[in-house]
Amino acid sequence: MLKLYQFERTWGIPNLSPFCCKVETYLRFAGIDYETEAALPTTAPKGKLPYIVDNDMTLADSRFIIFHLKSVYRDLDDELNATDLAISVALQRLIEEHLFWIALYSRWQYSDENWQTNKKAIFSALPRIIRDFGASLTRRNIQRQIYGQGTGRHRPEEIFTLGNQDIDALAAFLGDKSYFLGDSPTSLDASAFGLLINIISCPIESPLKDYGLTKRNLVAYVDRIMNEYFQDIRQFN
Ligand SMILES: N[C@@H](CCC(=O)N[C@@H](CS)C(=O)NCC(=O)O)C(=O)O
Repeated sequence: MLKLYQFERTWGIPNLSPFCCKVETYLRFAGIDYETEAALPTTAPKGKLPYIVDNDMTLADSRFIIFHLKSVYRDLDDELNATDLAISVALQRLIEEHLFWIALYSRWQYSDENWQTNKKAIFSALPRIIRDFGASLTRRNIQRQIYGQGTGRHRPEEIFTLGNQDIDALAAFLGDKSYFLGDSPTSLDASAFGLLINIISCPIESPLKDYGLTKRNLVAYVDRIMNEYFQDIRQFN
């Protein structure tokens, strides 16, 4: 059976990684059987989670994993027209290549409280002797990435202004639709849910979360997908 390697579940959400959550959401939307195994990025083929193993094939990166799921199992985008497919790609890039960095900044850099919460969730399974060292090293590495990507060069209020603009765009585009591109879920919803739940419904406090929580349609969207597709996770956390 297909196996999804991802961070251990925590915080009562499918995954603290938006990309792991995206893949698991796609699997559930598409009704594909799978099992999960807790992993850390250090053991992943590209040094990042998620990755999957399916019939002796190992695939890393949520985009390549979803290409595979579409071609071998079920393509949730197969009824979209060319314009909607273009919107899907563009919004996924907004979510994964822009808004993601602001969420990452909120967790790893914005406040010490958030860092402690994040550290406990990710590193508490490590042996005590390497926990603090491993956590500090990873934090330094991720802060370097945030600076390298560019987000880390701005002041906090500038970063959150950019993030709120993305939240506005997503809330306006979703409007009162059930899913971003209509009545049924597509790969765009897997991507959007993966990040939105990680902004709105996890214990990382920031102006980005506060702003996301003012968007009633985004909050209802996250709650609805959680209730329809992840009942089991709510029960056990
Ligand atoms: N483009 C990748 C991004 C995956 C990614 O950034 N994963 C993060 C967790 S959210 C990770 O494993 N980071 C570990 C690291 O950078 O050391 C995808 O779509 O899967």
